[in-house]
Amino acid sequence: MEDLIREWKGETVVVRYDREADAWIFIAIYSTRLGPAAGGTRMRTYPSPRVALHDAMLLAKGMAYKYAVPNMPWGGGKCVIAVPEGLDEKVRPGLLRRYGALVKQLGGMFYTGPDMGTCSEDMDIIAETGAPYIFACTPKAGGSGSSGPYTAIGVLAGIKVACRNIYGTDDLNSRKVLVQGVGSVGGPLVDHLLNSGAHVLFSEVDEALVRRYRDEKGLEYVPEPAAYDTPCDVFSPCAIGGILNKATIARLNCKAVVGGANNQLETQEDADLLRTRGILYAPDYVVNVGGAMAILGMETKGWSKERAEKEVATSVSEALEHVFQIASKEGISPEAAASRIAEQRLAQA
Ligand code: PPY
Repeated sequence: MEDLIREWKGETVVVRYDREADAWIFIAIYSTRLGPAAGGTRMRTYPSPRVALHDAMLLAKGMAYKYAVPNMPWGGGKCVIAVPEGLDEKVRPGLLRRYGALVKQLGGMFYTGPDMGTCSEDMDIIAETGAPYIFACTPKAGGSGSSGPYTAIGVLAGIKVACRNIYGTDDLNSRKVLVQGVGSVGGPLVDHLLNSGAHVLFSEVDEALVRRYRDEKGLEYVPEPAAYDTPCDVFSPCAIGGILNKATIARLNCKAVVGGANNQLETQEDADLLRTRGILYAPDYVVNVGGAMAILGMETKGWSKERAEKEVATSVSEALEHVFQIASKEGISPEAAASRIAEQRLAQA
């Protein structure tokens, strides 16, 4: 792991091995130039601690860019808790409480909330020892609950901007949108798209979610291997990262990629591959800021739910429009345009 840390451009890595749960806790803080670091806590099984640390580092950088683009006074950080396969449910609450104590010890260097593999109920447990640095606890515990629905509002706004750029109208009526992953972001996104009259298709690996969306809601289901080939107007990745690579980009049969997943591009060069194929790519951190923006706005600035929804939709629309304009004017990928904006903001701070 030494080489990973040496080569990383971020500020700090906090490492804790939790013996009781045989879990690794990595808190990666990419930058605190714009404010204290804040980012979700991801919990899952990784092939090795090294892969988990690498994930934390990439995600922390994504958070820094995410806040920099809309000028939010927060720094980029993320926590990854790498747990053994089939973690005993009985040791989980203890692990969360020990993690909370660690966050508290950091004394405001890192604020956190839910991410893949954790939920608001987990934040309630982490906050028992980690308050006041824990966001998005359940409403019952005085928090604002899941951030997924707010992220979905931003992704919807991004899909509209992309469609306006491609088709000259942001009317989603009959537009074919393929949502990859109908979890906490993809699920609410599907509802918004249906309300906008879009033709929604979905892919999903969780059997229970497949049943809910295919059998109960009657949506068109695309088995995961076909997700990349299926013709659609917009492909919306809302599950795992790294899904846009040389192999999948060659197969894509869409006009735009706009989704909520973090770190969708496997490498920076993949942004150019998408551009060469004539596919409009909305940089993930530009369109998936909604969850963080809403939670931080409601819990640190007293925004109402309605205010948060408005701020997310307006902010994502304006930022993405700006990114697309720069990209088209300069003949560069939207990813290159967005990362330049973020890097300039970080350098000027
Ligand atoms: C993300 O946008 O990926 C997050 O981690 C969101 C977030 C940030 C800060 C608190 C809660 C959730």
